Amino acid sequence: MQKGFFSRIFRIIQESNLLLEVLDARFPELTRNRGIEKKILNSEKKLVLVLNKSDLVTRETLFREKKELEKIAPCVFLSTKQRNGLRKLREAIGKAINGKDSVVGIIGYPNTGKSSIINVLRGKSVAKTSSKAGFTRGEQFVRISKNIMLVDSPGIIPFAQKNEFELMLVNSKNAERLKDSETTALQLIQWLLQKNPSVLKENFGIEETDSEKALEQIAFKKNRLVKGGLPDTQATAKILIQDWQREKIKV
Ligand SMILES: Nc1nc2c(ncn2[C@@H]2O[C@H](COP(=O)(O)OP(=O)(O)OP(=O)(O)O)[C@@H](O)[C@H]2O)c(=O)[nH]1
Ligand SMILES: [Mg+2]
Repeated sequence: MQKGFFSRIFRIIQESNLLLEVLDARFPELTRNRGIEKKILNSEKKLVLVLNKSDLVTRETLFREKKELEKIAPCVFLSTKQRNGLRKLREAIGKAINGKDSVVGIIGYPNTGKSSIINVLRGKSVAKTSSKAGFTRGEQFVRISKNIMLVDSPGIIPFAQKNEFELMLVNSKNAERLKDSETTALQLIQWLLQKNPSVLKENFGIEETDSEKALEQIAFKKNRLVKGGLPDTQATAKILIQDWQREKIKV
């Protein structure tokens, strides 16, 4: 982690009247930073939760997540990709700042779409974005209206050590770097099924609840076979993880 990282994040929080905590709608629980939320809620500052990438989540999943998160702070669904939810986000910002000159800090886990949000709110690309987690390094100030200044920030990784599966899930470790991509892929299938029982049907046209059998079925669907026509589960595991990390699987 870069030196002075947390002091920079805390400075951004200090300078802002409103903080937008950007969460990945596919796994908000893994991208939340409860310590920072608490710090904000215990101060005079306002907090709005933004569930971004909502284009990758079914409505059912989205509403279930929202119900939980609304207990903490106002919560908005957004897809910067499809430009859905922008009006609601602007309304939530307007309500929170209530006409005051404001600095709005955009914080959150790496790769959740913080820089993309700056760009859609500004109406043009001013903050650089990337599918690589940890892309934004320094803070960047962008004025979006007479009284609102946005601050982009580098992604915050909580201190808690994550396991290989979670690192894969949040795009911090790709298939090539995993010790055992097949086990991780099986965990991914289980996790997806828990979130949305029809996820395999919707994404691959497969009806299967056993993760090992599902991986084999996916191998057949993707025509990844070894000699003798058996499913190549190792290659398929890598492809599945890539599909997930390239945002091709909707939960
Ligand atoms: N499907 C989908 N992808 C999105 C959405 N918003 C952003 N992305 C993609 O997610 C990736 C990360 O976006 P960024 O805006 O760079 O994310 P960030 O939070 O600024 O990332 P760091 O600077 O690394 O912390 C990019 O590949 C974006 O194209 C969205 O609403 N839907
Ligand atoms: Mg960024």
